[in-house]
Amino acid sequence: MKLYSAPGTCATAMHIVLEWIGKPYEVEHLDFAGMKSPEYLKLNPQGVVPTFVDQDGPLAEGLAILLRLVDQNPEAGVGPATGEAGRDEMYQWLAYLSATLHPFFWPYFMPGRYHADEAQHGAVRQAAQERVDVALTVIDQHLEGKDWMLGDKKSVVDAFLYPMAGWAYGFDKPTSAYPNVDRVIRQLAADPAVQAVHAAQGTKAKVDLSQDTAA
Ligand SMILES: N[C@@H](CCC(=O)N[C@@H](CS)C(=O)NCC(=O)O)C(=O)O
Repeated sequence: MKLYSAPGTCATAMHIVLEWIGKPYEVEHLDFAGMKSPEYLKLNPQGVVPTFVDQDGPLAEGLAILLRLVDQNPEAGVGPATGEAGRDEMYQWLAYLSATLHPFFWPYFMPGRYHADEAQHGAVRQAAQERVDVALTVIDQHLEGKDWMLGDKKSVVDAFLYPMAGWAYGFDKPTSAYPNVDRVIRQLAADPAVQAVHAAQGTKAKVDLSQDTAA
């Protein structure tokens, strides 16, 4: 199994899930130029990460990769199997993260793709923050009274939320203002698998866990 990733990106989620599964895998971290190289474009014509390659061939799109990882590794319990409780909810939230929350960040990170006039980029980024607020509010309300996105067991959905919620810690309304989302991100940041991914990436969690150890 091989994952093409880049530190801090959405591909962090697939890296976390590979750690949870615990089978041998390889990760190649690409920079922006690497994502647009002719070799990589053969695997992922969009020139983005993640791409996952295993015996079934290359697969793009984080949502699809996470579902392949759930289905090919039932013993790992990283998400409900077909017919199990929570399977439809897993589809729902993976789709929400992939198709709603994730794209809300793109104008924030790449305002030049949305407005040619650099003077307008501040406004574009502001609008992106407002859309992210809408989605994080929905997720925060969903998490009320739940340990994890699918209830009492962590899953690929939480892993997918981890990098995205992490991007908003520096926003005007930071992720820490959504108490349930913040709690889940802190739980994950304390997870040895997530810490191993940060070490492999050379990144740090966006939360300071030293505040959490007093209790
Ligand atoms: N729909 C794709 C989007 C992937 C995506 O946008 N990846 C970002 C990193 S989080 C990327 O590689 N961006 C590079 C670019 O847009 O050129 C997925 O969910 O896998």
